[in-house]
Order: sequence, then C-alpha cells, then structure tokens
Amino acid sequence: MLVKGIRLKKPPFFLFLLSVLSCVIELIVSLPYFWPSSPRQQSPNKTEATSLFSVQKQFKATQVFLNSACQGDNSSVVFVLLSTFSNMFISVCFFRDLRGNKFECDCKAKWLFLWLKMTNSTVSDVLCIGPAEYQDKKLNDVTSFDYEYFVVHQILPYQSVSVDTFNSKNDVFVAIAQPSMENCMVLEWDHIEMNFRSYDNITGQSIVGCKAILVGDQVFVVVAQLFGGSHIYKYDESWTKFVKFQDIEVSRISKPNDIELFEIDSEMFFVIADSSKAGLSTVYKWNNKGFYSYQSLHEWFRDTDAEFLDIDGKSHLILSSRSQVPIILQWNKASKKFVPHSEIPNMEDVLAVKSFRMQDNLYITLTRFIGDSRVMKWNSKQFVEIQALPSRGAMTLQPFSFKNNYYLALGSDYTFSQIYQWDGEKKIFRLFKEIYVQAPRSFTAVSTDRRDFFFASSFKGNTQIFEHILIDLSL
Ligand SMILES: [Ca+2]
Repeated sequence: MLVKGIRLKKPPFFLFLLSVLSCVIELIVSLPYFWPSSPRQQSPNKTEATSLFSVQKQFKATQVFLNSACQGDNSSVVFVLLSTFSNMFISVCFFRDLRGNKFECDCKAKWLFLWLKMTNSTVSDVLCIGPAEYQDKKLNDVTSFDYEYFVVHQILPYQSVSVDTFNSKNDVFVAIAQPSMENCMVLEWDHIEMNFRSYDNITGQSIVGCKAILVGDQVFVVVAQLFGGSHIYKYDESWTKFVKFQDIEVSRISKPNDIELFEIDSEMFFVIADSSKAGLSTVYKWNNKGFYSYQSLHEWFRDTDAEFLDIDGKSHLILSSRSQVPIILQWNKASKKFVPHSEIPNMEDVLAVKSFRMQDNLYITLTRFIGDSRVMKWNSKQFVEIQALPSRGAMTLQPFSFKNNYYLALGSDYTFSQIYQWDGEKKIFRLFKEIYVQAPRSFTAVSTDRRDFFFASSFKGNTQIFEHILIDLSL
C-alpha cells in the first residue's frame, strides 16, 4: 500500500501533494452522486442506505489508511488527517443524514468522531454497533479509542525451547536455547534498526536452557545441557564474547529441565530442576568466585520445573514433578536450607508453576498438558483456584504484564495458542487473542525503548517475536 512507504521524515510537501491528489480522486468518485438524476437519489426509501454507501465509498481510501494506523503504522496518521478533513468537506455538503447507520466505534471510527465534534452542520446521532462497551451508545459519547493487538515483529529462523531476557548497561538482551542448532544464541536490541540482532553465540550440546545471571556488573549465562554436563559462561569485555567460566558440578544432575534464579538475603542462588528418575534437583549458590552446589532437594520425583516465590515475606520454592502433585518448600532462616512445607493438593500432572503479583495479590499458574490448566490465588493460608483454562497440549502457561495490563499465554501443541487478558471487573482472565506457534515451549515478555515484545519459542518451527501494540487514542 502506498501509505506503507510514507514516513514522517518525508517532506511535508509530498504529503500535501498526495492529499490533494486523493481529494481530486475522491471528487471524481463523488460526481455521480452530485447529479440530481442519479438513480440512487431518486428513491426516498434508499436515501439513508445511499448516504452510507456514498460516505463509505468516499472514505474508503481514508479507512484503508486508518486501518493501517490502527495496525500500528502511526506515520500514516498525519496523511490520514490531511486527507480525512478534505474528504469530509466534500462529503458533508451532500450527505448529512447518517440516521440509522451504526458504526464500529473502535479507532477506525475516530475520523467520524473528530468530524462530528468539529462540524457546524446538523448531523443526526451516529450510533455504535460495537465494541460491547459502546453498543447502542452514541459515537459522540465514546471516551477513548484504545486498540490493542499482537503483531509479528520479527521471525528468527530457528527452533528454540527457552528464552531468557536480561538488562546490562542500559541494553536489553535475550538468551535463546536452541537444541537442534546446539547453540545458546544471545541477541541484543538494536536501538537504530529497531530489531533484535545477534550479539554472541555460545555453542554447546543438546542445550535445554540458557539462563542469564547478573552479579554486580558481571554477566553470566548458565548453559544447561542434556549431554556433556552443564556450564557457566561469563561475558569477557576484552574478548567481547562469552567465554567458559566454570563447569557445574553435575554428579546429581542428569536431565536438567528448568533453571530458576533467585536471591535470599542478598545472596545469589539458582536451582536446576532435574527430570530424570535418578537425578536430584539441586540449588547452587554464588560464593564470590563461582557457583557451587548448595543443597539437593528431593529424590526420585522427576521434577519438571522449579519456581521461586515470596509468600508473606518468606522465601519458597515450588517444584512440579511428573510423579506427584506440586510441592512447596520453605526457606528455613536458621538452617539456611529449604525444608518441605506443604503441597498443592489434587493437582496431578502439573508441568510447571509460575507466580505473579497483581494488585498486591499473589497468584500462581499451573500448566497441564491435557485437561485444565489453573490459576490460583494465595488467600493468606493456601492457594485456592480462581479459574480453570481448558488446555490442549499445553507445555507452557506464562503470566506477563505490559503497561499495567495482565495477560496469560497458554501454549498448545495441537491448535492456536491463546492469550488471556485480566478483566478487572469480572476478576477473571478472558480470552483475548489467539496466535499460532508450532509446538510452543516458552513465552517471554521483553520490553525495550517503550516497546513491548513477546518471544514465542517453538520446538518445531521458527521462533517468533510478537509486538504488543496498544494505541491509546484517548480524547
Ligand atoms: Ca520455572
């Protein structure tokens, strides 16, 4: 589309010319309607339909532009406004009667809203057919034209199983685990090109997780592998790349499935959840020289995931396992070790637990492959279910938040993945969007330069980066 190529950097004169050209075309298109003998004008019964038809026809080009504006191409807005108001002038002279016509009062109707506010003409009320909150209300009464969606921003031509993000020296990075390419790919946000570009590449063997750890101004990446042990790499300023820093003592780790990083009393730890029968999920601690194994958790349970969370000021770990319901361990301040605390009853087959806070309340999500995944809330004594989300082949259920809105991304190996949005009035997550990702394994929210992105790792296809667009056209 022509508009796609227009940027604000282009000379205003160019925009002006286009605007004039657009008006001329619109005028020519409108000519049949100016003619008194036009058959469309002869039947009084058709007046309203004709009005709408012709108004719509006249504004078709404008609406195309508005649509592109709605889809995030803000640069076209200036052009849209220029051409809109000139078009309005032509239309208004001949088609004042909008009675009976209902409009979708989203951001695409903003032009009409603005014109209604500005015009001196007598125009009957324009009613909204949607969205739901404005149904059967007047367009004049709309208070804002928020518009929100996820669009593909960038496609990374490789599979991945996990994506971790970290900030270092005011830059935003991601570390992507690629098992098939035997890589831990580190990408950096390019502030000029406005995309994620390759920064470094840590090679390995059957990599299942890359987890960044920041200690002071040092950047480490834990590379968890199925074969050849797991290692920690450190960013070396002089080599301008990641170099191997240490091996992780893995006598107890045989099938790492998840890495979580946490801090207790200003001390740095990470835990590796081990999913093999003989493996032991193990906590590692930073001792100012490196990370060393600190505590082995429970045996024989084939843990799939670990989650660190603060419950009422106390540190806890929740371990999800193939063989039992999720268990909760609590940090004992005296022994400085995790001790068994409780479990989440009646929740078999939970693959992962993730926690998030929303309006000072603590929630967890429980991912289940088949059946219902769950959202639970801490009620000061225990976690209670607040919502069940039907799952079809879900390997991940990820809470995230952009611009004070809360979302859940529920993956599916068989169909579309679903994004739910928190409905503050109904106090539930309602289905908001669907995105297609082949065999999704993780969803990761990354914000930079006031833009919000959402990495969808795929075990079978390309890794996709979606951008969350929220056009606030508040008035
Ligand atoms: Ca985890």
